[in-house]
Amino acid sequence: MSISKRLQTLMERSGIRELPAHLKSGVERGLEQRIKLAVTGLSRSGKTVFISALARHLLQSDQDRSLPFFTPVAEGRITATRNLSHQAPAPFPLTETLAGLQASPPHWPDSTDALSEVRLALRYRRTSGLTRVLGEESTLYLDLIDYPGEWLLDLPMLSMSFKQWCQQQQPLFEQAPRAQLAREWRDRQQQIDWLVPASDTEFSHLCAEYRTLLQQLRKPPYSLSLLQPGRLLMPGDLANSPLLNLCPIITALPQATETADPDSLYARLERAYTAYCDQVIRPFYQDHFRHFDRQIVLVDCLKTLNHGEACFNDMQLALNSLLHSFEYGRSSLLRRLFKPKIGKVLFAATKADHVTANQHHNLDCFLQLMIDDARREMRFEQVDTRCLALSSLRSTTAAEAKLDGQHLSCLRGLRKDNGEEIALFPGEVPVALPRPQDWNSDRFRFVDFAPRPLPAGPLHPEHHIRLDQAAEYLLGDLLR
Ligand SMILES: Nc1nc2c(ncn2[C@@H]2O[C@H](COP(=O)(O)OP(=O)(O)O)[C@@H](O)[C@H]2O)c(=O)[nH]1
Ligand SMILES: [Mg+2]
Repeated sequence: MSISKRLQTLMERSGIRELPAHLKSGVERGLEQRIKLAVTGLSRSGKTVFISALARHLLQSDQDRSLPFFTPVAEGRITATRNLSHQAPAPFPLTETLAGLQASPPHWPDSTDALSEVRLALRYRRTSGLTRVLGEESTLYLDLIDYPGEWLLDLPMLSMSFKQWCQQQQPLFEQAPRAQLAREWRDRQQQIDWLVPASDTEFSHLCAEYRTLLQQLRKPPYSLSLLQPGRLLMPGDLANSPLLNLCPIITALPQATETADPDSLYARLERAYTAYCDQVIRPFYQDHFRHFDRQIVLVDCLKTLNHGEACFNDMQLALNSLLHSFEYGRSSLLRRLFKPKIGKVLFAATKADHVTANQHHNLDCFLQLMIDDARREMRFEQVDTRCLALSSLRSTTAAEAKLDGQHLSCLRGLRKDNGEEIALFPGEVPVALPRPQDWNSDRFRFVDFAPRPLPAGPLHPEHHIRLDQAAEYLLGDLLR
């Protein structure tokens, strides 16, 4: 039960009908809520666009009804809004992103790799049951925090030694496509005597090569996701920091490591691993993650289907590994170390405007299938979860085509790669996870679209798909 509800019950039980004015304003200030809604997802999943669009809709929610399924907006109870992002320690580039989406022609935002936040104040009228006791209005201070999902992939490293981490990475590098791309690096590792003194240059060289390898594996045509350590790809404020000089040993581990010279590559790597855990992973959970109240995890299911079997399987593994950060039953590492408090997680399949409206339900279900195991764990640990397909900035319109006398639902929009207008039948979202025999080179060809210009004036429900349902799930109960 919320604090306000509890107070109401208490007063009713004590026969107090109304608080005196001076007490009322004090209580009201005490009951103002500050909520941190964290937004994550792997690179290019749509975090920047989601936060910009949601912030823009919320900021106009006292005047326009562009979020009809968001109850406080539908009931006209949001009375004023303010953008307080300048107060945030790491402000999100809201003005620049919106300017890009409003430009002519509009363009999608640049890629980002660090944590940043939008801070909003929403003044709202309470639902009638509470107004008598607590006063008409209250304010919700909302931080929307953008951080790379890649950082969550590092969590399991906290419970592993350097040796255990290497043993976990070895089998990954034996499978395609990692094995082919890492062949030279593995050959070089095979020549190394890990226990004898080595120079700083040798050490930096080995680590730099690993970083290049990770960068290649992340790019098309491989487009892999399960790449560790995550900060090597998404450094944030650690770009060029020596803390990112780190790599696993993917060949047989040396014996008698306790005899390793302190300047040996083995000893240096082991120290670098410990420093990374203590100075990079731990502070993120300690300083940020622990304070988040709610979480939305964005997933670009369609892109992974386009990229084929290896990419899809790897993304599914990465996603399930990342979701361990939201399982914190009594015995979990997270609970013991950081006591996180996230009680509600929404999983959103983004870019739902890449498929026709009759496929949105399939997209909900497909995402559910991808994360089924991890979600079951969360339910078990009493974290409330839901899956939803959405589009933060709808860039296509519905069209119809006739083929052999039949009506076909199509999409119309501008291609992202060349800006050309197209109308196409994007295909169906599968209702089951693809089996090995289901993959063939042209089964999935979901096309990327250029943004439609965002008006500088009022936004409408047509500018998004189900962004209001996401807001309702994540924030609706806080604005009662
Ligand atoms: N059609 C469409 N494309 C989107 C939408 N949101 C994101 N995108 C695409 O996804 C790309 C990455 O989005 P971005 O928000 O920068 O991802 P981030 O790396 O997670 O912050 C953009 O450049 C767009 O091409 C959307 O709602 N509709
Ligand atoms: Mg971004």
